[in-house]
Amino acid sequence: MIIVHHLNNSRSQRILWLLEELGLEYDIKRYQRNAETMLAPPELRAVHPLGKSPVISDGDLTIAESGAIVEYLAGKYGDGKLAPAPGTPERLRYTYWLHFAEGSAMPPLLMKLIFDRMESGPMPFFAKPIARAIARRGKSSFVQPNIDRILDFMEGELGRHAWFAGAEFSGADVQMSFPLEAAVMRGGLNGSRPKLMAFLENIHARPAYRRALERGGKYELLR
Ligand SMILES: N[C@@H](CCC(=O)N[C@@H](CS)C(=O)NCC(=O)O)C(=O)O
Repeated sequence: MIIVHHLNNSRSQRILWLLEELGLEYDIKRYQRNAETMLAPPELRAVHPLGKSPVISDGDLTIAESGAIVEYLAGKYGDGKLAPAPGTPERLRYTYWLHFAEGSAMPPLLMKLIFDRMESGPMPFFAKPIARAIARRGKSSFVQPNIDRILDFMEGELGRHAWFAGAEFSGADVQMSFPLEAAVMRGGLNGSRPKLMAFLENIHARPAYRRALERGGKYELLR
């Protein structure tokens, strides 16, 4: 039985969704973020040394990194579903977006989260103006321009194909859901990029996405 080590409000939601798309049975082991720090509890480090989610166990195997998990599950259990055939242009795009989600899209979105918290979080009064100035500068000079460029790029790509890898829905779309959902919460993604918004609407309407939400519980991304 596949076990998903599931942290609330996190990237592991998309693994539940992938498993639902594949029609596989799985168990969920739940972990709660610390309400103050938002970090995962230390028990998760007993599963994988980094103590981050998602991690899955499948028999003797423990697999971390959402992209690797998507590739593993679609490759092992997909029977041609959710992963384009090797050697095709679709497969290359599939691989590209699997990496892009965490390698290119998430870093500036994570920086945005950190700078936003630095700007508004509690701090000794004498440090506040300095912290605010650094946060604002970082956001305006580096973070938001990078997010904007990435969003424009993705918007253009979805103008060329219905889904990220091509005409067919694939694991790359599952992987890309998280940065896009995070971009709505904190990256300025809105109706000015209609293809990306339509993508989100389409995935949220999928029965498997809805089933995963029911199994995973409350899913609210951090602002
Ligand atoms: N690149 C990793 C990122 C894993 C990650 O940072 N997960 C977050 C949840 S969205 C986490 O576990 N955060 C809690 C913590 O860092 O303690 C992946 O895609 O699996």
